[in-house]
Amino acid sequence: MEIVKYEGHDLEQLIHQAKQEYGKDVKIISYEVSKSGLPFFGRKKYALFVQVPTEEEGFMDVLSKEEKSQEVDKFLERIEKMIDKKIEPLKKAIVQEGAITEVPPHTSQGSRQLDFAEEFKEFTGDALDLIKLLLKKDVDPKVAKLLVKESCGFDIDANKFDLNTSFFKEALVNAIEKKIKFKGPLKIQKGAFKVIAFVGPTGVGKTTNLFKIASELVINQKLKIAVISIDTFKVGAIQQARSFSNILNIPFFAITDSKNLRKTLQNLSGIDVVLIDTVGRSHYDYWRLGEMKEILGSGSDFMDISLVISCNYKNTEAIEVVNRYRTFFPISDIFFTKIDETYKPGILLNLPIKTDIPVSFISTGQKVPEDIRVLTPERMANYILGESL
Ligand SMILES: Nc1nc2c(ncn2[C@@H]2O[C@H](COP(=O)(O)OP(=O)(O)OP(=O)(O)O)[C@@H](O)[C@H]2O)c(=O)[nH]1
Ligand SMILES: [Mg+2]
Repeated sequence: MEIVKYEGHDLEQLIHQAKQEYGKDVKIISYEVSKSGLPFFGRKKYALFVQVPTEEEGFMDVLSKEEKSQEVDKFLERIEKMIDKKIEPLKKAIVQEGAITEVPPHTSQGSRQLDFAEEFKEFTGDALDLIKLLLKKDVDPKVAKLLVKESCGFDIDANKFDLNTSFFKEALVNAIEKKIKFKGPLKIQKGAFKVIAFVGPTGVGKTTNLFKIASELVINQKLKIAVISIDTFKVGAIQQARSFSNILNIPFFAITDSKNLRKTLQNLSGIDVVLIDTVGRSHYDYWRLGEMKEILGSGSDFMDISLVISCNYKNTEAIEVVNRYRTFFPISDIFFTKIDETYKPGILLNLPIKTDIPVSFISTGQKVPEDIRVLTPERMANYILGESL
């Protein structure tokens, strides 16, 4: 930075001079005033200090405003070109993969296309299209591959696997039948004294769906049902369950400990099915899950324990829920809920395949008793393919 000093009696004139020499944007740092000649009659004298741009200040400092804006435009243009170049492979990947629009974290944009091509290189034709569709519905790539391969034959010309049917649904149903276990409809003999407990995270729909099942058993199968709630923690939970039980005209018990549960179960003579509603517990809350296991007590060995999971759960979280719950309870089936709240129900395939636990029901809305279906391979395929149910 260089400082130049102008001296004279007219400050305006000095500023004008500096601007003429160094441009109108010259930086005025300060000025000093002194007097020359006799006291009272002397004229004011000014010293004006201005900052003169030098080479070291960088190219932007020496440019005029107009030049600066041109330089900025050129600079931005260069940046835009660089960004375009970087995202070009990603754009191609999205177009080619069709289904894959999300770039997973920690995956570089350019390598996404390669991943897809590499991951599914053994497939061609319709098989590849079905895989794309499954991925779009959040089916795990490994699960998609496993299922599609089940319905493929080897295309000698292409030297790759292709579907052995031209119908996606047929291919998917065939694969699901082979890879996923279904509990099927609840068929309970009179006098069987079956006990089913519904467990799962908070708010997934345990209580609502327990009463949908109770309605089916009471109204359609004419069985004698009792409901026991061990959810004495949540405000209003007992009232909610009691009023449902009153509507169905079935006995209802609220229990807080394992001794009472055992006693109540022993005294329930003439009942065909006992449904147990439990308190929603976070799968991370080992302490509370242990507490619940203690209440269900040794009974959990002869009960069916249905793990209720919302289709809203992210796939990795759902696996975590199952794995943590199964360290406490022998889970007999997965009961899906809230299918009406998701467009990407890949969890329906991922969870049973990754955990090898049979699936039972699917809840399709809030209405009791009608919004529930028995899960079948065909229905599961329909939900995944987004067809009417
Ligand atoms: N959209 C939709 N809502 C549902 C479904 N199933 C249950 N619900 C709603 O989800 C909310 C919670 O349902 P609950 O049955 O109380 O859930 P819960 O698991 O017993 O909850 P906690 O006892 O608090 O753990 C209620 O508003 C239900 O109506 C479903 O399939 N779809
Ligand atoms: Mg509940």
